[in-house]
Amino acid sequence: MIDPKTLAARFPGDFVFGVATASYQIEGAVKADGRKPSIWDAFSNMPGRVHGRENGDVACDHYNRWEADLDLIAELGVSAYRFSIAWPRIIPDGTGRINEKGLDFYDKLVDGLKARNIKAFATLYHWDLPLALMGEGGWTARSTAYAFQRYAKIVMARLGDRLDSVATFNEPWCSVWLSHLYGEHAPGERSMDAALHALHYTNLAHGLGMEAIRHVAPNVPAGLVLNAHSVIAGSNGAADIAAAERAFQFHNGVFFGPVFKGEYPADFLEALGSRMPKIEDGDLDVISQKVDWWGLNYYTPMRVANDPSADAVYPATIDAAAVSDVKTDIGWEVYAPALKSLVETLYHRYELPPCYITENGAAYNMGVVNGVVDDQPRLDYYAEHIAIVADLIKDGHPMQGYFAWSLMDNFEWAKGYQMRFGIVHVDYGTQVRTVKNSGKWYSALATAFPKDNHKAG
Ligand code: IFM
Repeated sequence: MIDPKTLAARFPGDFVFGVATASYQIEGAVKADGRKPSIWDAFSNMPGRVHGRENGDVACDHYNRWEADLDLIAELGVSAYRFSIAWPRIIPDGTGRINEKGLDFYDKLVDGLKARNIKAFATLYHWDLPLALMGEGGWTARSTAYAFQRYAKIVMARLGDRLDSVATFNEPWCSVWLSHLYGEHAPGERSMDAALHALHYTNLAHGLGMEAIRHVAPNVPAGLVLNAHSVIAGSNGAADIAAAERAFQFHNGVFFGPVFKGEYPADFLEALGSRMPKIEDGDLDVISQKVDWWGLNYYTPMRVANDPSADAVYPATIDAAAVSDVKTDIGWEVYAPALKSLVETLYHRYELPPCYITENGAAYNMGVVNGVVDDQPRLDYYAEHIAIVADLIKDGHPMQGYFAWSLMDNFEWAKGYQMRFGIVHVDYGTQVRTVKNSGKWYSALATAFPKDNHKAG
């Protein structure tokens, strides 16, 4: 086992180790204090969408147990907590009336973090769009981007004096492609046209959100969290290498390009541009304004091969075989070198600001036996990936922090509660939390920080 203190000694003193969650996955209390439904409340209650038709009605009951959960984070000894804010608590219909009680909850949460000397990293959008906005078309409507801007302004006016960091969006890849093209996440669309509209309006919403943050809370470091894909060609053949480049542009370039270069990738535009909504004058300037940092969520590589079928639609790829035999319980290949090559590729292709690993972790579903959760494979996963982050720092990449996904087991979207990503086990019947062995190891790593070591070098 990698000794956590030895690993910690490879990081500079100001490096941030934290834990992450998201509102719909942990809060529960979906009808409390004026919250109205999000698209995930609707989607999870439809037959056949979520494993076991489970939903976020109770989840980890964090809305009622937030103080004990903050104590738990403090006991783990990490220095930061990444959480998301539920738009349907703040503006229950997406537009119109502001719900002060919703703001009060996050106000208390942020004060609770400050009282425990834990940095507050907030995300404005982690997929719980107010359901009422679907009446306008949800993310396929330009008006949703402006509704998001207003929501961002309202949140930042209330919390901006105490946040250590804010992200506009978490993983737009998921709320665009997975939700509107592949149909696996809410609202469950399977349409390229819908997805292309969601793409541009989500990018626009990011830019408009940045404007709002700069206007209302200019001192809060602001950024965007992307689950960039580490795309690897299935073979050295020219067709597969070209397929990997198309996949890179489709899965990464359509977000990194507009935000960091002010343009959509040329070959993507050539293939699908005619099906995109109108890109208004000035949109790309709004989208590409400077961010202070960016977040990378990494779990597994994406291996692709060319799709030779005549009717294949851009990016015209199929899955290629995994290289590593090691898989997590959700079926994702464990392959840490892809994290290194991904960061290197992205810094090579784009001019990027400093980076936080805003999510990394593994689904393993072992339970509590005699008060202990022996989740050695998760511990190994963390050790291996955190060592890669140390290597990246050694090579000169501006890595500033790392957040374990997740603080605790929670509602894993379409997989429901069967997939457990937590470093803390949750018994959903009793809501008892048990720190897993991986959590104890991560805690030993985090508590080596910043007190004992950390002269870089
Ligand atoms: O649980 C999710 C999280 O909400 C976003 N990133 C990936 C995690 C694991 O699937």
